[in-house]
Amino acid sequence: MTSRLLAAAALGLPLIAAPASASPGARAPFSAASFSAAGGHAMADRSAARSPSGGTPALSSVIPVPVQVTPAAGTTFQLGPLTVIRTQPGSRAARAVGEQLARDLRPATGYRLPVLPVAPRRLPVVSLLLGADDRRLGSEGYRLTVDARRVTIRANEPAGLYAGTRTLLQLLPQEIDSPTPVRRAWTIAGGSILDYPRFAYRGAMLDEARHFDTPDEIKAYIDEISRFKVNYLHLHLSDDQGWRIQIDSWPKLTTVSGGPGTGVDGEGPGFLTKSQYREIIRYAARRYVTIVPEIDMPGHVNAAQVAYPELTCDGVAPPPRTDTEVGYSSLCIGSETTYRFVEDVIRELAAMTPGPYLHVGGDEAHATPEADYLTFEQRVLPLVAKYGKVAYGWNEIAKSPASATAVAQYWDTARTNATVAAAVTRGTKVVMSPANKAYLDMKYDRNTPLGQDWAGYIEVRTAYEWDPATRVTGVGEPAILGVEAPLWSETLRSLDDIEFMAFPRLPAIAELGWSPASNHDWESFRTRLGAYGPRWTRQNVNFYPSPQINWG
Ligand code: TNX
Repeated sequence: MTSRLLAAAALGLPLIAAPASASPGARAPFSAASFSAAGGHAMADRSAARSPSGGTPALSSVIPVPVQVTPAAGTTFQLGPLTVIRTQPGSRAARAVGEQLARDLRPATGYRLPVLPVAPRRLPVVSLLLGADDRRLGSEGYRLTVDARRVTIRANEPAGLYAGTRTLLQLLPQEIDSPTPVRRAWTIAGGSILDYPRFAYRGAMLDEARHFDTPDEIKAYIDEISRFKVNYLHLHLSDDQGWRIQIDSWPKLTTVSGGPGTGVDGEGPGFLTKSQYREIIRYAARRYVTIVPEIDMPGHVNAAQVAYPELTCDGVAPPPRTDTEVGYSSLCIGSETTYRFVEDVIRELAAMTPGPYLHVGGDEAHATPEADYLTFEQRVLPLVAKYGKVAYGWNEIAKSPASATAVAQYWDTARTNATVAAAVTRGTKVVMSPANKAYLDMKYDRNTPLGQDWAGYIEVRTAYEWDPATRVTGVGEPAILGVEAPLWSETLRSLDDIEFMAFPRLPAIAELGWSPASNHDWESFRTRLGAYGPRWTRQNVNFYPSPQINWG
């Protein structure tokens, strides 16, 4: 059975909505009473999970779980054919969020949902308003209220309005994710939600080097991750096998190493032209996702050296590689050609990237002597700053004193790492991606047809049950910029494969990044996730029907 059929087969059951929730810390509704037969395939007590009316999700069913949910029993809002979306007058960004919401709601409802700066009196209205005047909300938080006549999302910034609309989509019945009209009542449970992120950085990563994804596939993934309030997409654009981004000053990087046969097992060709890359950035920005480009160095550079032999110390081109070995290639640290190359690449990449971060890899440089590695990073990390970006690299860069103003991405599986802890005392910020928790390319269990297992099997519960701020000794909450779920592509060949590995673990990592630690609760999460499954099916998004979850 294909992974997509597996997912569909798990969905024979009617939707059970998540139980009603309370404010943060008060998690009683999720406790023993509702889940007396906890574990295995036990079903939740349906009376406790009953929603306001058939198929209407409870306010508390949202992923990631909001900061505070206050249901108003007996109150509902009906989205109907006359509903209007009203957006903050004078704000183009708020209007764009309203237009996006309308595009999300029109296919399934078939309603017109005009987007207007003022709503005609007496019509049901969904309002997206700025000026929340609540510092707790920061730039991405929102307050959502639902009463019989209107839904109102208020935020300080458009990013918060967008986050609120992602919540609103989950508050509508699952049929809202159907690509074609469905006749049913579009009822939303009454009450209010106060919500804002725990961490500023909630990321996902695609590995374009081992298997290239088309711009349309990357855009599809952006849509899928942004539903869970993931706000960064890291693109791993170069590695030993291939080079996937156009660089004008070194054109053979893509004409040679983006050519046919440059992926794992000879998959390929593929690379992003500058205009495709910019289009992806624009597409992502409309969904409040920022692209983080990565060029991996000084290791993982075989593809660059195939195209430009002068990047090796002996000037001899290595053979192209399509296997999955790591740690064998290195730039020539003593050569000025290396730094001319690196600076050209960083300059061009920075110029086409509006986001704040530029990732320069730095992992598994086993073919670079330690002293050379330090020499290299001491020169290269400041070069990123020279072109106006914050340097970002895998946790090995913490060895370099120049990482004090950089971000280190923690992929180590250990719970202590003296080098990273020391860097944190110098100011290095950390994005948590421990490979044994957050790597979406690890198999779920021994039977998973895709993925690797070097960091262990990662079932949904394993992906969910850890705290980014207590994972590594000496790397506490203030040092943590956020979390990221990387997806390496050695074994992946399609968007279907990406989705099968990402879902349902990506929402687990997204919840760790967005929701306050006090709201993290496995029983709550698995119930909400089970109810979410049919949405992926309607969206035609593949997922792994984990046996840990009762799929709604
Ligand atoms: C390690 S994690 C790598 C990648 C591989 C991945 C496979 C890291 C920074 N480097 O080169 O693709 O394992 O899981």
